[in-house]
Amino acid sequence: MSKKVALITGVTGQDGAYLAEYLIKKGYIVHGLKRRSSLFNTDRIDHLYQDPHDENRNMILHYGDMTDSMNLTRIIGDVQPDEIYNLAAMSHVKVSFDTPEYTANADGIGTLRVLEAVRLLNLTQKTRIYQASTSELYGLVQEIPQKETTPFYPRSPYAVAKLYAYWITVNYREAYGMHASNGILFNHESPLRGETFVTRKVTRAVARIALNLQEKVYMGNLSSKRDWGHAKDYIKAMYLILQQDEPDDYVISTGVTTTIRDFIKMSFSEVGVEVEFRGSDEKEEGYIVSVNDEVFAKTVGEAHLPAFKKRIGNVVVGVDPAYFRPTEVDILIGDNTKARTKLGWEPTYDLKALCQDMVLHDIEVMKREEFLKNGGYRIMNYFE
Ligand code: NAP
Ligand code: F7E
Repeated sequence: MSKKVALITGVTGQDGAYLAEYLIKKGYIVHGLKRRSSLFNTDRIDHLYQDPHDENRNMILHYGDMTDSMNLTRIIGDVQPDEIYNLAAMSHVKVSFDTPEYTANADGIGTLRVLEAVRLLNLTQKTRIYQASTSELYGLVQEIPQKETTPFYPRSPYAVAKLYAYWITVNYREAYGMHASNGILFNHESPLRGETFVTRKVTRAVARIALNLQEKVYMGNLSSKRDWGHAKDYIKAMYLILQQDEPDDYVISTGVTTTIRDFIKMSFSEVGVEVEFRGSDEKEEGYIVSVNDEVFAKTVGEAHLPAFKKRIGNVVVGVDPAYFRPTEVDILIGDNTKARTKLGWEPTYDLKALCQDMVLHDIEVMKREEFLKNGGYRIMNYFE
């Protein structure tokens, strides 16, 4: 039997990397779309890379961009994929307020380009399409918890672009009988998460603060609530959605919601540090209450303990309104009943396991001698 062929747009991103590895393990030939960049942007998939001169490659990369119709059409025509996972997007909600037109082009019209390419190439009966839809569609939530039938109310240029992508996927399914489905994925994180999303920003900061490389981290809205799962679980749902006989739309979530504040406390507690918050709004701050010597020594290292203990009472979390969004999504919590019953999917990581995976990973990253030698920390864009 010939191997199944998948095309992943956004293969260099968090989900693209996990999905590519997962599909290769399942025996697929995976083609990935990557953007040209002045520096290497393939860190997350370097372990899957195969030299173009190798025969029988199962991982093949193509230069492309979601804003380039001709390029997308040519690649889809060349690859003749059985499955397309459309994951490429400008995915940062705060940044979408700064780049609204580009976000609409890449995230909204980009999805149309993929669907239309499949139609023009007469692949509608061969190629199944997964569209990376998002819980951001619920925005100003109309129902708690959110499910497939909950009305959408997007609250950012990102979410509005994804709303177009959601509906154009449904429309192509209905108009042309395409196997095109939306996964409405709630926030999912991992050690591969981009450094400016809130969980990764926190776990990196916890690692650096514990290693005495950083005094304090500045955050935005500490009170918003998110339903966080592990990306490793969520890419399995993408695969399952495309294996169904009929195309359909599914909420993928854990059903548990947590504030940013509590995620910060959880992350510090992974290294044995108790943090409490005092004050409110822009004046809110988190400070160190106590340290569990045993847990700290085990996770961070005994050598760092004496210096850290001198910091008990110090403020390690501040609020900077620069991180506030013009319109915020206050609470997200998903009802995953349909995915559980129809796909047989369920999350295997709870928030504690996810948090531990990320914090321990970031401690290792920050400890790497070379990383520190090179000046370490990449300065984040102040406004992200
Ligand atoms: P991510 O880490 O930000 O990855 C996005 C990918 O898209 C990267 O490979 C990026 O390339 C690529 N990309 C961006 N603009 C592009 C363009 N114009 N042309 C071609 N490629 C482009 O995002 P993720 O967390 O893996 O999420 C995957 C998808 O799911 C996205 O569509 C996101 O909006 C959606 N989603 C994510 C979540 C979540 O919680 N993670 C939840 C719901 C939906 P570079 O590597 O070159 O930047
Ligand atoms: O923010 C608050 C922020 O940027 C989560 C994307 O993958 O998930 C992601 O979108 C919350 C927001 O993710 C900071 O205001 C506080 O309320 O991690 P985030 P997001 O906006 O939920 C959805 C499902 C997607 O589809 C998107 O592609 O955390 N927050 N302080 C902060 N957020 C950030 N980034 N930085 C802070 O300092």
